[in-house]
Amino acid sequence: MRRVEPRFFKLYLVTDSALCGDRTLADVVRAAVQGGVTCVQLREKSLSTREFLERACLLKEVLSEGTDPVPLIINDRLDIALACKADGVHVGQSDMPPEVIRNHMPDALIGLSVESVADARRVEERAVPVDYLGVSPVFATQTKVDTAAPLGLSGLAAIRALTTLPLVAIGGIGASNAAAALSAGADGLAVVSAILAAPDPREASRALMAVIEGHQSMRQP
Ligand code: TZP
Ligand code: MG
Repeated sequence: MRRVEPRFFKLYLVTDSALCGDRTLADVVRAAVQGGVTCVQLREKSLSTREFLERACLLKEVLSEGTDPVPLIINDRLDIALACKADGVHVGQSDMPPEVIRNHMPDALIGLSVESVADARRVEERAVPVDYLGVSPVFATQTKVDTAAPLGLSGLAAIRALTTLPLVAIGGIGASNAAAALSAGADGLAVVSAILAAPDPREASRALMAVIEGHQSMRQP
């Protein structure tokens, strides 16, 4: 079975341009990466295909600026991911099936959102070819309106018990509950507003990374 290093998923930024205020998405993402973000998912729900592609190519450049490039994952759109040579695609339960994405992008990082224990069990039973699961949402969020009911820490732990795939917790995650999500079994934390809407996205990322690293050092003294 393919195994992608879990370090890529540690602090996973999902974009929402509406939360950037008068700052550009590129600038906010750059600051977040300086603060320690390890992976970025470009999620756009209202752009034309042409605008989405332009933004994806721009972010690909921004994420390649450092000595250690940060993976770019495209939400939903296999065509955009192929066109901008992204590192991966993230899909939900009703989107393009992971098998189809894997056929077109054999080396891509493929993520799938699971919204219930049953969703996660199906991934295991059918050996769906994904590299990680987005556990969604763990806590209540105001950033996405069409989410399922929050799984809570118990739902996250139940999913942890049935898969060895890396789990990325999403939904309502911030510095105050990050450690709890990690203790319940998340390998990484996906964050939207706690970074993008922060007055200082670099500091917000640093604070989250400090929690993640503190948690890791407690587990591996
Ligand atoms: N998918 C599930 S919850 C969510 C997405 C994109 C939004 C999470 O946003 P926030 O601001 O980190 O709660
Ligand atoms: Mg989707």
